[in-house]
Amino acid sequence: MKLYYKAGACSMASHLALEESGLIYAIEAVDLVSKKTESGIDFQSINPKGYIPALVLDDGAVLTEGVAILLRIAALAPDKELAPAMGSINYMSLVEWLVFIATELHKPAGMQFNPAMPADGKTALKTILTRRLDYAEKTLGTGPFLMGKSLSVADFYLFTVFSWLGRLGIDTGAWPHLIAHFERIKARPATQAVFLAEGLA
Ligand SMILES: N[C@@H](CCC(=O)N[C@@H](CS)C(=O)NCC(=O)O)C(=O)O
Repeated sequence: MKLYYKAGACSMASHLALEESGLIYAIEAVDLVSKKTESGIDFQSINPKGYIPALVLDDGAVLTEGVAILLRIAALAPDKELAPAMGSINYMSLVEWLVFIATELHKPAGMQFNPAMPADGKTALKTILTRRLDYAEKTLGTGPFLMGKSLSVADFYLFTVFSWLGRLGIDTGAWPHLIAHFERIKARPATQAVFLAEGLA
């Protein structure tokens, strides 16, 4: 398997899942401006949508969209229990978190990095994001993980989006449970390995 990624971007959630899964994988960085990969390939020939993450599976099939990639990685490493049994109510709760993070956290956060986004737009997105993070703070509680006692792929996704807040000038002080969750995931050896591999350590 090969993950196409950009250091510290949303693809880091997939990278964390791969590292935690114990599966064999490679990574290749993508320049999202030129759409060239590290080895000089036109990234749009791999993912015509032009964005990361993209995961090339061992049979050559290409999977895109972070949520799909995370669930696939969890399914490929059942012994690691990074997702509950498919179809169970707990599995649906995991999907609920993943969709919430993708649409209610990732997008309003990620769009603020767009240099074309006007100041008013950024302020409106910050208001939405703050409200959603208030919800996540209350629902996570002392967790320790989004799914309660079990670590899941949703934790890697929340960790990744939360890591952007400082760069967006968002004060995280109102969310002590989210901070504790962030520190918990950051302390994991797999996270440290991913930071090193992405040049973030
Ligand atoms: N719907 C996609 C969105 C992924 C996404 O927003 N990727 C960003 C980086 S975090 C990207 O590659 N942006 C460059 C672009 O859209 O050209 C997913 O959930 O995986």
